[in-house]
Amino acid sequence: MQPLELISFKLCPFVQRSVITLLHKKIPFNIQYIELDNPPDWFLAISPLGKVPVLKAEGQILFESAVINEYLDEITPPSLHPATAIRKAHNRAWIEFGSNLLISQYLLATAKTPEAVETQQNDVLAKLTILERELNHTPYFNGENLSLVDTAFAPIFMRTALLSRYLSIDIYQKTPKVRTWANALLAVEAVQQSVVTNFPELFIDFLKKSNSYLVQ
Ligand SMILES: N[C@@H](CCC(=O)N[C@@H](CS)C(=O)NCC(=O)O)C(=O)O
Repeated sequence: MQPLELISFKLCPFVQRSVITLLHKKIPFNIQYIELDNPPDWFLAISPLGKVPVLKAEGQILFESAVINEYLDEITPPSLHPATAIRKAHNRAWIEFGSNLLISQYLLATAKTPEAVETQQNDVLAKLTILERELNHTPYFNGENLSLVDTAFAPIFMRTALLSRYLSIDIYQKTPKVRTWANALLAVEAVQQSVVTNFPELFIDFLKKSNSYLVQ
């Protein structure tokens, strides 16, 4: 089989989900970075929505991080998903919830006025409260074993850790179970290795260039 090729943008949390899965399952892969504000023609030609991640595998082009992760998981047993259909479906629903939370977090990080920060922060807090009610296991979402839900949420928690010093509140104050889960995921080697070494600087620089009110 040809090595897997992942097309990435260094700051993209959706790509990071796939990188965590690849690293955790020790799947060999090559990674190629592009700039999303100046995407190369070859990328636009293969990416149906012009978005990363894109995975080149077995002569095919895959897109959508959740789908890429399912593929990576299926080709490398044992699965990171729970065993039963009902628990798998439940986990997939929470992965989708994680995508929504990522977008809320992005809107908070790039909000341009104090009013917008307040609105977006309330949205993030509301979603964390919903998540808190769902958390019943430790250290990971389903208990002892890291799963695809964990790989989907870890990028959110990494960005929250960087944003926390700019927020006027402790974002996890009312969601202690989310805080414990976040800390467990940030200690996982595959999570720590899933971004470029200067990720914190790149992330903050990107927000400054986006005229973020929080990070000015
Ligand atoms: N639902 C997609 C979202 C991917 C996504 O939004 N990627 C962003 C970067 S983090 C992107 O490529 N944006 C470029 C654009 O929208 O033109 C997934 O889960 O893979």
